[in-house]
Amino acid sequence: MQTKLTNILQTQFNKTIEDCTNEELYTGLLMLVKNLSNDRKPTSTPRKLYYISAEFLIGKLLSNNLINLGIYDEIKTLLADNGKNLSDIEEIELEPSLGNGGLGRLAACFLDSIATLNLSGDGVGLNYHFGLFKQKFENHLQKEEKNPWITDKSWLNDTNIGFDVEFNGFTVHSKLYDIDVLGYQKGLNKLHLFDIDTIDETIVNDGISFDQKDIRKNLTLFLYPDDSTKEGQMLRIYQQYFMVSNAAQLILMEEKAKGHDLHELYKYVCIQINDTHPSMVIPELINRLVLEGIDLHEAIDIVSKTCAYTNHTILAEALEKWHLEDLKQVVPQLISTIQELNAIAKSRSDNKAVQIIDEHNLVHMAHMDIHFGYSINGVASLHTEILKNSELKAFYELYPEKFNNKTNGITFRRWLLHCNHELSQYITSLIGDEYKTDATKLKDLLKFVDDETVLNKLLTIKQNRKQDLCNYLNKTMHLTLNPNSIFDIQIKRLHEYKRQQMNLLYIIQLLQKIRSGYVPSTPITFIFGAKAAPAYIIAKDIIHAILCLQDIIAKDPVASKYIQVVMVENYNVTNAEKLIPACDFSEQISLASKEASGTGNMKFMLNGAITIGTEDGANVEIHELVGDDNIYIFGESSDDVIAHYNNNDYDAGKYYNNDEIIKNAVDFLISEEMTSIGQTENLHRLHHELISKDWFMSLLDLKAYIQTKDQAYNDYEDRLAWAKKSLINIANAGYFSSDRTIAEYNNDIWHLDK
Ligand code: C3B
Repeated sequence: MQTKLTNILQTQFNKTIEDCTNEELYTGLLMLVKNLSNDRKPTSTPRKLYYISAEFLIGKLLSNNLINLGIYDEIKTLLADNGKNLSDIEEIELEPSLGNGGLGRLAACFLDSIATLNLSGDGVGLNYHFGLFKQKFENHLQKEEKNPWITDKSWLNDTNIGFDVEFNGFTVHSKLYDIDVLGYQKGLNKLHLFDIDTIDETIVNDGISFDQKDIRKNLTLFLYPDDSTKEGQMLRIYQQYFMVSNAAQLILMEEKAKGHDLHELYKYVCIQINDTHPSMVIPELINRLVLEGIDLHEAIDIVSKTCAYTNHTILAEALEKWHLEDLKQVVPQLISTIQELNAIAKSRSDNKAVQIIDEHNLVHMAHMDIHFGYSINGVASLHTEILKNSELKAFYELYPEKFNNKTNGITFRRWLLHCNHELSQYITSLIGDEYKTDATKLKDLLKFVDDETVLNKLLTIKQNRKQDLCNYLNKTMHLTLNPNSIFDIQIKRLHEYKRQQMNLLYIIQLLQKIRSGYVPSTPITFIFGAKAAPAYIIAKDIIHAILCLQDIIAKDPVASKYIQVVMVENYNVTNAEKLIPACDFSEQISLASKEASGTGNMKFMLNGAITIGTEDGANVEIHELVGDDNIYIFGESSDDVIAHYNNNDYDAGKYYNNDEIIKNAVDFLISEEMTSIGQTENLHRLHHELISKDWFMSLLDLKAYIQTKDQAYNDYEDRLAWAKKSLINIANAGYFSSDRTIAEYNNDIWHLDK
């Protein structure tokens, strides 16, 4: 490697490693990795998967690629020998702005595992120039800015491939960029990102606003552009159609090049529809097969045997329904096909719950996926049960054989080997490195469950990561944290169902307790990281309240000795990689039934944090794996929560009025102390929401949450007992490797290598 790298640097810059700047070294390493991927054998299986997704939250790629090429340690040492530091060089890379939350990060973990298992499977998505947005805090409020990331030093490769995509009255020509996806030790696939070259970055005015009507200029500027207006909704339809029309054309181009018979497309191709954003691929592919001379009904049959759908949420807002009229305006060529699919669906069942086009002329994208796909899966076992027994019950009765569960997973390359190198090396020293390709081997760690040397070492490693996080936040955000405090972390998108507001109320009641004389045994640092959708008012109010509380506590001479609140700006993959290994307490406190799976919960567990959570999503499976003593579970069950919704009998006011502690905590939001530094309007709105509506029932579980947390902090004091819990969590995390998840997708749905 040394010669290869020095040759590149010599040719590019006429310099040695020692003389290069970090920027030059970054460029050199990027070229080295690209050269090495060219030498790698691409995957080749009889069937090929296309994973279509609106998001791919891939994170920075340099270190991950070095790890997957097996040259990370060598390069690190080589650089160090020349007075250079790989972590400093990593900082040059900008994180790609191609995703938003769990669904996008899952897609990225899946690409890593698909390549690692040497299966042919490419990602297909869009090349957003400015991503979702970059979050800034100003006056305790979230402010959105564009988040550019594309430079000549990015991982994108121009392919010279492009397709015509037709909209109502005009055509755009796409441009395909590829990013190589390197598996661990073997495997090479692609992430295909479509763009157009008429995009005009300069039309973005202040923050993230722009003319939403000028499609040629704005189509791929942002992920999930604001859809609170009609134009915004239309733009999303334009984006989605652009994505799937390109995907369909790419697939047919590749299949024809392989000489495959399109009548048997399903034998060679499988399309995974990641949530409903890519659902229009169904009518689009049908139309394109018809253009190839295939009869409409045969085309429908072929596509139905090719497409599979993953559902990631039961929240109504995320289950897309488009007005038929709006679709007609953007993509009139799909309408008759969608109507035909609707007619077929009706002939299969007259149950209104399963119709594609409803009486308001709304097209239910998920319904189209289920009727005209051969598999539908949920993402954790509880979630799949809820789909079968309540949300999609009528579909389950119609097509029981299509339903299956695929509990989510995470790639251990990024979420252990890379982000916690020391822990990963220590694990290797204890049990060997087989766990890197067979994660179930982590179970061997259980041999050391009573070994004090091992337990103490785990505590030391955790302490090292906490110190690293302190240094990082100090350097990047000028924050000063106490490394000797408990790190209690909630990082995820801001949503009421995830209940950051319940965590906030816990902190407020603790502040009030401290002010009346209580002294915590160990100081606690409460860390949040979350972006709120720009049009989601209450979510932004919650951020506002957290930022105000952060300030109030910092200024309180007594309370600040014991507690600190820190909201990390612009939460993303890069800072998640620092936060997760440093965590003691992983907050997974969604209202039971609402979090489809969660994947942050798995990353924390793998890095030895202890979960405090509800019986929701994959927390249920974590609980089963680690047992009652190694997780803190609280709150009402998903059955009871679903019953509250069905009976409409949850009354937040009752909880507020009947409990002094709850009332005092909630009222603190509109106290003089808060309103004097924050915005009265926002704080009152949040207060009112909590006591009058509280749709996600944060007051319902608040008392149980307080008790459970207090117990957990108490248990933390016995350091060895705590380390034992931590070890048990790490040892049982193997199940959550995305290699396991992908093997299951392949065995049950894709059959790529059959
Ligand atoms: C998320 C869900 O909210 C998580 O529970 C789940 O772990 C991940 O998907 C991955 O399955 N999700 C998301 O990030 N965006 C959506 N539109 C829907 C679900």
